[in-house]
Amino acid sequence: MYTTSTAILEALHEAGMEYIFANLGSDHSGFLETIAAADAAGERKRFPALVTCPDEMVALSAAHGFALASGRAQAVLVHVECGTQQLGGAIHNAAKGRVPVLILAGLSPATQEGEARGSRNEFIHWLQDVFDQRGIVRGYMRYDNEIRLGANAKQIVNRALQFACSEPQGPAYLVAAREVLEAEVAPVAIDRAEWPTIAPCAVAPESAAQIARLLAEARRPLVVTSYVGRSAAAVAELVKLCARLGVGVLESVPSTMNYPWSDPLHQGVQWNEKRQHPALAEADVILVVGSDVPWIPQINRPSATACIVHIDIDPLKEQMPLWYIHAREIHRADAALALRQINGALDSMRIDAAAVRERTEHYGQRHAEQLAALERAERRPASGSLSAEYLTARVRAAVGERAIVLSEGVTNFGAISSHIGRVRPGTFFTQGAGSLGWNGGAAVGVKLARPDELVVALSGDGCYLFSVPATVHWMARRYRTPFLQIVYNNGGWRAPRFSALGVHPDGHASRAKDLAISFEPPPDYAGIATAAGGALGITVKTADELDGALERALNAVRREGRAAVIDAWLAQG
Ligand SMILES: Cc1ncc(C[n+]2csc(CCOP(=O)(O)OP(=O)(O)O)c2C)c(N)n1
Ligand SMILES: [Mg+2]
Repeated sequence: MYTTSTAILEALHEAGMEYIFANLGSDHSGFLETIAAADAAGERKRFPALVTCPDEMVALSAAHGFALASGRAQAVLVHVECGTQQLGGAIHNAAKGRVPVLILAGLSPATQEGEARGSRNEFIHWLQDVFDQRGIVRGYMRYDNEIRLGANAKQIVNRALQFACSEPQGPAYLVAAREVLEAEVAPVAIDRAEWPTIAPCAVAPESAAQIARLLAEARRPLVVTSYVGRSAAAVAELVKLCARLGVGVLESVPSTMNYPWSDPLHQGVQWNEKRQHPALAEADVILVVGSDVPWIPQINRPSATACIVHIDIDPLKEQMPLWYIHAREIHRADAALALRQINGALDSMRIDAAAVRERTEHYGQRHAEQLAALERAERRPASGSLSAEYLTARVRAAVGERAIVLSEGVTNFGAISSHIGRVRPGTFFTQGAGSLGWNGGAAVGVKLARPDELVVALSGDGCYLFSVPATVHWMARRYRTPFLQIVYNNGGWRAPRFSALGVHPDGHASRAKDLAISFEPPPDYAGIATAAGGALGITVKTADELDGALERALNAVRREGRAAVIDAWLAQG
């Protein structure tokens, strides 16, 4: 039997997908029958394997992590409108983070008297029939559509994947009624070679030369980036460009590893800190490449005379109602390609070696001062308690440079990004967005994609609870995706207090004892993971206990193949 469900599963397999992150329901009878039939015939490999995800937000976060770590689009299967709603904030993360995922959902059956196979036979089919299921997620999708016929289901799947995988990447959403998914159709063969994604955009050749000249002739040229590291090739081109010209690099709210932190041209990381960054203030030519928020102008801004050039795959930020950075030039281009073009233009340009030396020394001096400040901040606190900086520095030393680190540290975002010290492209990710609870599911997805690498999730305590940890750790055991998770336990949500004080620095909130942000009495975070997935759980309350805990945790992950959660109690403040 070849049904629309068969065609869809075949299309996903042909697109190179090994897994479907699934949370199943009555709409999926066609998929389950097809997969079971293939299993019975010894043809399990004909289709991607279903990964059982007991929560949809975790499913989409795992697909998100897998896509980040592999560079390949992933599929998520959810149950009608309820499962779609339960994807929750993970939809925001996939959309804002520009992650290629295809989300499939059934629609409630369209008939009720047995007119076609799949017609309504459960009470819930009446309640799950809504007027605009696609409308739930439309504001976040690159594409959404309904598969109305099996005959062109494969074409629709491939069209959705073209949108998801072409830049700017993002999620796509497809629905189909149960009768459509159950309908027998003639097998459809398509040639995947005829469904490419859009080739990367370049900047105009004369613009590449112009940007090269601007940077070469500037007194203090600076690159500001957040996600140029989506591409390892872009990182390599950026390193080359900056070294040739003596250009500094400032990372603004980085969501990938963009530039080796140990390179003397690296000028640090800016998050929400209330400080003007000196490199940004001094720069006369600023190349913003791959950033959604290069600075927060109320706090930290370039000089009014700086010449700003903007290169991005999505330079208009088409999904953001308010967005501008006073750029004098804007280019829609792939970062790796554009940077390669600029490097190419430099080959035939006379470069003032003395100026390059002066700039390199200037930035090198700043870098050394910054490193010294980081070293001071990450010293073991005299009190014997844990600071976020000390904790992150010890994690850095313990996990090594190959480990893939996921960060959802919230008010410790700055401390984590500054002290985690990544040097290799592809070894650091955040969700690149703002809906919390991503890190656990993402860690499972990353580990599934890269089973040979150590995966480390750094999470706020609030984010840990948002992440549905029981589901995450059950999946980690079930799918043999052990990872190390560190909970930055600061007793609850610190961010809302920061936000309130940011607007009302001397108001009542600054003096209030109870802002409804504390998690008192504290949950046993490590115990949750142990109960759900047999993870090694360790609670660390002092600096002295930390190194031993990290050693035991890494041993569990690497040698015993089980996840480990360290609940690290930070000094309050
Ligand atoms: C899904 C979701 N709900 C609520 C928020 C608002 N919010 C931003 S930060 C934060 C607290 C996070 O707590 P935790 O992970 O402990 O980090 P901390 O603030 O303590 O650094 C909340 C609730 C959000 N961003 N996403
Ligand atoms: Mg917290």
